[in-house]
Amino acid sequence: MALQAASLLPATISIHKEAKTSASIKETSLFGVSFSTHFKTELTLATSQELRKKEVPAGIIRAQTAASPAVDQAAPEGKKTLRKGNVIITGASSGLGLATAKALAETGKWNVIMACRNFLKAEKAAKSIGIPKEHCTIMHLDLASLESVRQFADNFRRSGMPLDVLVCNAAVYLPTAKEPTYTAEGFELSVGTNHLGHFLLARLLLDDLKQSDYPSKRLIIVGSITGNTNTLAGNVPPKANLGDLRGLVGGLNGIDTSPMIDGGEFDGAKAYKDSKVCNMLTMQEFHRRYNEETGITFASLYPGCIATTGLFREHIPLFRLLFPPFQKYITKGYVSEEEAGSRLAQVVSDPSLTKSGVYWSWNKNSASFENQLSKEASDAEKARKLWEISEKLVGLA
Ligand code: NDP
Ligand code: PMR
Repeated sequence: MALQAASLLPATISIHKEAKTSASIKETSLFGVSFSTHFKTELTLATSQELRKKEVPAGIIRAQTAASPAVDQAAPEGKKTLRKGNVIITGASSGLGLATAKALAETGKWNVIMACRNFLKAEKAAKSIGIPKEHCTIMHLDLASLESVRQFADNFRRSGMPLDVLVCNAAVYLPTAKEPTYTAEGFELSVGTNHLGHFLLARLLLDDLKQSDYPSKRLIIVGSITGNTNTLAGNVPPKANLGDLRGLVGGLNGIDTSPMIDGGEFDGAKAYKDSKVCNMLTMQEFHRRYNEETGITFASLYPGCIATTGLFREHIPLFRLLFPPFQKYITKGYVSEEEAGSRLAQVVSDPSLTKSGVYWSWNKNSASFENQLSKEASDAEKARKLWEISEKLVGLA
C-alpha cells in the first residue's frame, strides 16, 4: 500500500537514496517522502490555480489545512474556531514520540506529522496504537543523514502545510558499542543524530514556524536528566561533559580527531548524555536568538524515566530486564510511555506552558514545573560556541 502511495507521488518528490551511514541501523527506510494511503486523508492534490497563487511547483501534494487561517473569524454565530494545528514529531515510530503522537492526534485538534526513518514501522506502530488516521501523516526523515534532513524540510514545505510546532524527539543510545559508528556525513552517530541532525532540521524549519499564524507556535527539543550533573542520575558514570568542544570542532570523525565532543576516548553512553546537553543548550540558544523577534516558544523537558522504550534496545538483556523495576521501585522515577506522551503533549499544546527558554519536569503528582539545568547545560557561552560550530558542521555557515 505504501509502495502504491510512493508510485503515485509526483516527479517533484524524489525517492530517497538509502543513507550511506556505516552505522548498524538494522531497519532502513524504503521511501523518500512517502505519504501513506492509510494516513494521508488530510492531503489533496491542489488545483493548478491554487498552486500558482502560492508560487510552488505544480503537482505537489497539499494539505487542506494550508488554505485556512488559524482562527476563522467568520464562523457561524460569531464564534472563533481554531484550525487543526500541525505538529512534526521526529522519531514518532516508537516510545515517547509515538505516545505523544497518539495523545495529540486523539484530541482531534492536531494533524501529527510523524517524521520517521522507517516508514512501514511508523505506519504499523500508528495503526497498532490506534492513532486516528485522519489526524496523522507519515513522512520520511533520517536524522543520520543531513541530505535526508534537507530533503525532509523541502518535502514538508512542498506539502503546503503550515508548521505550528516542531518536536525534536528522536534519539539513539549506544551504551555497549566498543567502536564508534558514523552518520552519512561522518559524525559520531549519537551526537550526529540526536544533536546535529536536529540542529539542521530546526534551523531549516524556523522560517516555517515564523510564518505560522497559530496562536502559540513552539519548538521543543527533548532533553534528559542524565545530561544534568546537578542530579543523582546525572552523576552516574560516565558523566556528560562537553569540555572545550575540541572534538566537535574537529568534526567528530574519529579519523584525524576524536569522535567525542570533549576530544576523549569513545564512550557510547557518554556520547548520548553529551548529545542531550547539546539539545538543552541548543534550545536555550534558540530562545536567546529568536524568542523576542519571532514569538516562538522554545522549550526542553525531562519526561521522566520511560524505562520500557526502544531507547535501551542496544543495552545488554540483563539491563533491559532490571531497569524498569529498578526505576519503578527504587528510584521511583519511572513513568509509562502513555504518561510521558501526555507530558510532552502538554508542552506542545497546553496554553499554560507558553514560557520560552524553559526545561520542564514533572513532580510526583505529575504537575509540571520549571526545572534547573546543570551548570554546563545552562552555560550561555558554551551554547553560543556549540551553535557556531554546529552551524559549520551542518553547512549553514
Ligand atoms: P525510542 O527508541 O523508543 O524512540 C526513539 C525514536 O527515534 C524511534 O522512533 C527511532 O526510530 C527514532 N530514531 C532513531 N534514529 C533516528 C534517525 N536517524 N532518524 C530518524 N529517527 C530516528 O526511545 P524514547 O522514546 O525513549 O526516546 C525518545 C526521546 O526521549 C529521546 O530524545 C530520548 O533522549 C528522550 N528521553 C528518553 C528517556 C527514557 O527514559 N526512555 C528519558 C529522558 C529522555 P526507529 O523506530 O526507526 O528506531
Ligand atoms: Mg539512572 C533518582 C534517580 C535516578 C533517575 C531518575 C534515573 C533516571 N536514574 C537514577 C539513578 C540511578 N541510575 C542510579 C543510582 C544508578 C546506579 C545504579 C543508575 C544507573 C543507570 C544506568 C546504568 N541509570 C541509567 C542507566 C542507563 O543506561 C540509562 C542512561 O543513562 O541512558 C542514557 C539510565 C537512566 N537513568 C535515568 C534515566 C531517565 C535513564 C535513561 C534515559 C535518558 O536519560 O535518556
